[in-house]
Amino acid sequence: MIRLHHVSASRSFRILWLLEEMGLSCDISHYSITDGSLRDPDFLKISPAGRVPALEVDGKVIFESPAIVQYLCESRPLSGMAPGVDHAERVDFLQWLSFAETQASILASLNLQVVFLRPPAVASPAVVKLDVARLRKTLKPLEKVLATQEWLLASGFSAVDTMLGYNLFAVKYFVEMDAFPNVLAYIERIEKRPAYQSARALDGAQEFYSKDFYPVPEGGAGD
Ligand SMILES: N[C@@H](CCC(=O)N[C@@H](CS)C(=O)NCC(=O)O)C(=O)O
Repeated sequence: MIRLHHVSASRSFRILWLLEEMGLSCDISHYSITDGSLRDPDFLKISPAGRVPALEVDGKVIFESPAIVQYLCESRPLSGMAPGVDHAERVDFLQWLSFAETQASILASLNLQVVFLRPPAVASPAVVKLDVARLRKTLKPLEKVLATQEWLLASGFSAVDTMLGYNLFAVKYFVEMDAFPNVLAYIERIEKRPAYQSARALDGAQEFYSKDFYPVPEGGAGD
């Protein structure tokens, strides 16, 4: 039995999607960012910082999505979701695995400021502007690599596409994507994958975004 501790549309979606790609079913425990369920003492025994994803698998409990992805790929090499240790693409795989969290940390900062802060707290326009610029910069290496290949590894779809691909559905709330046609085409390819579609069907409704786009607030847009 595999159990995924999950918040809809959060980073735990990466694992839900990867499990679908691997043909593995799981039981899902659902939580919410806003209702205090991530601070429940029973959940904190599983994920000490109160974060998702956490995965119960093979008698182990693992938190941190890159660690979960790496564990699933290494324990199930026949899934073909990651190059082996000696493979020529291994370095690319590890690099994108970590880069996904570089990008996601900027998204987390933007989410906190723009989506989750409640009055009287207000977002800093200067910090939001800086974060959006930093986020845009993280799209440039993706745009470049996706100019010549369909997936992040030249050999084809792999687990790092679930790590980084997930992020892109949040990036579009903050960055005008017209300048990144290769990334847009990549998102379209992702949306056509049956495993992505079945994971979305299991995911549940996202509770983060109430608008299609969040522009830099007044005071941060000028130079
Ligand atoms: N590096 C961790 C980050 C996990 C993380 O921060 N998840 C967010 C959801 S995307 C969370 O659980 N936030 C809850 C909170 O901040 O209270 C991972 O990739 O698993």
